[in-house]
Amino acid sequence: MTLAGFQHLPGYFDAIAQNELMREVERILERAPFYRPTMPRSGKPLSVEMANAGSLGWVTDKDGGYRYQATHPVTGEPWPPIPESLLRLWAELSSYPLPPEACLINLYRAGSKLGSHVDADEQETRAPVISVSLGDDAAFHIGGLKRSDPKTRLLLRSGDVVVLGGEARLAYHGIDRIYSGTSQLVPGGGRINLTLRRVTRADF
Ligand code: MD6
Ligand code: FE
Repeated sequence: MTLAGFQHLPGYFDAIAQNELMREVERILERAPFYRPTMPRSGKPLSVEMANAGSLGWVTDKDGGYRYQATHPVTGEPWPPIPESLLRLWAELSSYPLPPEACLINLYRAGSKLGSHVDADEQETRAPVISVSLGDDAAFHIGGLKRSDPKTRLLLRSGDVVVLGGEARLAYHGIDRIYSGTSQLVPGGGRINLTLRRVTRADF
């Protein structure tokens, strides 16, 4: 059982659309390259690399901690815009009247994972978080509002979309493993996950 507002849409993007999205991501990365985020306080590196598109990007480092900011933490440049195809995806699935502000790009090479977490750095929790998977298959888990709640495990494949909205907006979730070599889509191998978020709370 999963909370209401959790949706897994397998194969939402077909092979052609996945290729187009991958090219859009590469175009973003030319201007906003992947950097290695680190944990607040400890400075321990995450096993995923990150970049962003949008007016705000999610970043983390030892001194600044988890936050959204308008510029790349290494280059100091503004993040590139979110691709039109992702703005359309948001308009189709979010049931939210305003566009996303952030598109976080996570890169998982062989052996990367993402510990169980809640997406809680956004002021606007009435908007869902919508994700797109590209490249290698991944083992995803989704639990409840408490870390100790039972988890449902599912395989995310290239082209799949996940929506965490409604009651599931603040549910624990994470990536337990990457099935290396299951896709050739990502240059150099691995998996890319795009997450679209509304950050600031709008007045309506
Ligand atoms: C991932 N996804 O699929 C990690 N967060 O690599 C997330 O952390 C996530 O898929 C919020 C909403 C959907 C997600
Ligand atoms: Fe998340």
